[in-house]
Amino acid sequence: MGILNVTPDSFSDGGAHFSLDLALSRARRMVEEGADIIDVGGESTRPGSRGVSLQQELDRVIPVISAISAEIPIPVSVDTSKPQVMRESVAAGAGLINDVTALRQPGALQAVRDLGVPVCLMHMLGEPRSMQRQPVYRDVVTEVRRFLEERVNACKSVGIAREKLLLDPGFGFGKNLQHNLTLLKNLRTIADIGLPLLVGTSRKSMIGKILDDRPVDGRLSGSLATVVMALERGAAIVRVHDVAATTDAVRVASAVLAAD
Ligand code: YH5
Repeated sequence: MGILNVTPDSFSDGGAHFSLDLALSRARRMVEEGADIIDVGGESTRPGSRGVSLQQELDRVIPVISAISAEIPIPVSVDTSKPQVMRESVAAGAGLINDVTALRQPGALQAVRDLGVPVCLMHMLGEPRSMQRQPVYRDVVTEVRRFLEERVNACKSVGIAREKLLLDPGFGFGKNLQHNLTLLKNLRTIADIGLPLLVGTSRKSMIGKILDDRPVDGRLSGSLATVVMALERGAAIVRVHDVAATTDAVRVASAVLAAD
């Protein structure tokens, strides 16, 4: 899964506009480099960030989803927590919902049930604005697993088929470095829930911290190490910025995992 951020900071022309052409060419390139899904996100969910308004998020993502789903041959997912954005994105061609709040916003469960598309449920402790203020767990692996199982049950109770669900432990979302490392090492415990796992560690601060505060643009090799470890522990999808390098790593790791 290739990440396509459509926030003004990622597609800025200096002002508040971003270019549809630039988004389209990035999507095309990720497909050439081996992406199987393009994840379009218009709300910054980085630690400390505030949300964006409904209209602002729609204005950012809908034109991009329409353009790329009409032109490129792979599914488009939308990284959103807002039911109205989910509805309009699927109408514009999105085939998957990626919700970092695991359908906890009012109306989100019903929206996904009505739309009939697959959905990724991610664990987050707290909310983006406050989540990195000293997160505390007694047992991070057990607590993330229980949370995801509770959201699977919430989906079941509104009539979302189990076959539509993907799960994600939510690296960096209300977790410190030790929490993230423990979760990755014990990812099998989350995979054992029995649903496909999506993992997003690409360029995240856990990698920067391990590598002595390496800036974002020097985190590729570290990101690839986490991808390989996640695949070995049963991850089905990796959400990444660097598609070409990740495709090579996934192909090599998969060949080894498929050997006798
Ligand atoms: C995720 O893990 N993450 S948005 C901070 C960074 C780098 C990247 C430089 N959406 C996930 O990608 N959806 C995001 O430091 C996600 N899983 C799923 N399913 C945050 C992000 C990032 C944040």
